[in-house]
Amino acid sequence: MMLEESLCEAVRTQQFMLHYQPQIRVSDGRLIGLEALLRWRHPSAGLIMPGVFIPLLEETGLIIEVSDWILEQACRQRHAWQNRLAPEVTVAINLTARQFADHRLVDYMAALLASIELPARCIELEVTESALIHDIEFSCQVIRDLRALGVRIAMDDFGTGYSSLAYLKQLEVDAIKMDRLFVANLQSSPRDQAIAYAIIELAHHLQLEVIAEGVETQEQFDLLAQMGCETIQGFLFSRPLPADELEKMPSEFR
Ligand code: G
Ligand code: G
Ligand code: MN
Ligand code: NA
Repeated sequence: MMLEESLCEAVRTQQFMLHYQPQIRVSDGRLIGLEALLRWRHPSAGLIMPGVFIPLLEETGLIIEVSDWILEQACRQRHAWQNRLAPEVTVAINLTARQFADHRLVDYMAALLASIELPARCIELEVTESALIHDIEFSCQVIRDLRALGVRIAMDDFGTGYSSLAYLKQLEVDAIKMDRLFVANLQSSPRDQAIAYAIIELAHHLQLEVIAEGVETQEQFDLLAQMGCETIQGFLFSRPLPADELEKMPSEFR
């Protein structure tokens, strides 16, 4: 109850903020994307992570308001960085299942991009498998409509859902994000190497880009690079950071 009340307060007084985690292109080490990750700056408890409060936002229905804010905030931030980032650098935004199922999403996205005059190619939307499979035909249509706007779509947490492969057959996404479950023990586990390699090969046969998540060591990076993975995200490069801290990074952020 306490947390729930302060959550209402947080929405009213805008205690949320976005951090951004760099995504690095393997071929040349350049910044290619920034994933927006929600944080709650609680006045007394400090920084609270989304695993704790997103379920509560969903239960209380506050998620709708906050989700709209996230989309708008991330798009505005990308626009503010327009002169500092190469044109192909995307800001990636996580969608909840509920947001994805909301019939307003495509129109909202189109209106938002138009109102801030942001090229759609600057935005990537991350959708989890579990959000997509709820109503597969509807999902296919929403993905088609979003891509028709020019927005990129990535399937998040790839490999952790069920029947991933059956759905890949139908869902026309641009990229998959290989879950960090498959990255964590890459150095020590030939089994995990085999799975990671199979995921990358599968994705490439479908002309999908692979973004590996949770890359923490150079050994993991090297293995993934050898396997042909094109994009890497993880603590090896940077943890998620506030926009102003990112801007201070001389080499990666330019
Ligand atoms: O950011 P980590 O730093 O703790 O995030 C944990 C999880 O919370 C992520 O895997 C993601 O699924 C979810 N998450 C983080 N930020 C957002 C957001 O802006 N929107 C949604 N829907 N989920 C988010
Ligand atoms: O949306 P998604 O489930 O992909 O969220 C990414 C999550 O992974 C966030 O909680 C983020 O803070 C976390 N993360 C990002 N890089 C690393 C990493 O290198 N190691 C670990 N353990 N977690 C990471
Ligand atoms: Mn994500
Ligand atoms: Na993920």
